[in-house]
Amino acid sequence: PVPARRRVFFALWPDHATAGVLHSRAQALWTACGGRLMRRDTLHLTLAFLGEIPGAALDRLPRVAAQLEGTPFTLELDRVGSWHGHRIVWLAPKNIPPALTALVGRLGSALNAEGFELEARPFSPHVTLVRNARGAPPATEAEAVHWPVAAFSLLESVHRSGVAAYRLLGTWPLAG
Ligand code: 2AM
Repeated sequence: PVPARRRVFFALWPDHATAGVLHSRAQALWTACGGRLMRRDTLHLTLAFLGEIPGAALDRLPRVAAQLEGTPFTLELDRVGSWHGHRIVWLAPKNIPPALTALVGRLGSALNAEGFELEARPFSPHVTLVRNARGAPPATEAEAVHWPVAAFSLLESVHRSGVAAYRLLGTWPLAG
């Protein structure tokens, strides 16, 4: 039988308070741009998108994650933008913390060393807030959302009765 393929990615998952702030920003943008508001419990920032991998390969990912070194940092999400004719409206940091760049670099190298191929898209950290928006966001600047980051997670994209959802497979602290 063909082994089941699983769609997985590493991401920063906001704490409850940060998710709440992100969600209220998302609601305001959605009011202005229309489209589909991302659910509060799905908001995240992707670090590395692995795409569809064989189920058996999944077992190797926790070991890769556990060996990574990282340091905690604060993300200041203060830039609003859109891609694909406004279909994706997002919040991003104007300044990318060096600790985030370092984390993504180490994660990519560790995954490549384990034989995983990553999407060639250059890393462009963002939190998608609205999909299929009908118009451009009203402003390109936002009062910063302060997001304290002290861990990173592995997620699986699943579809339950046609609704996309994410399943948390693991979380690892950013520590020495
Ligand atoms: P998006 O929000 O910009 O669509 C789960 O699908 C996560 O992986 C989302 O954060 C999504 O980003 C991201 N993602 C999907 N396809 C991707 C790709 N080809 N390269 C990088 N990230 C991708």
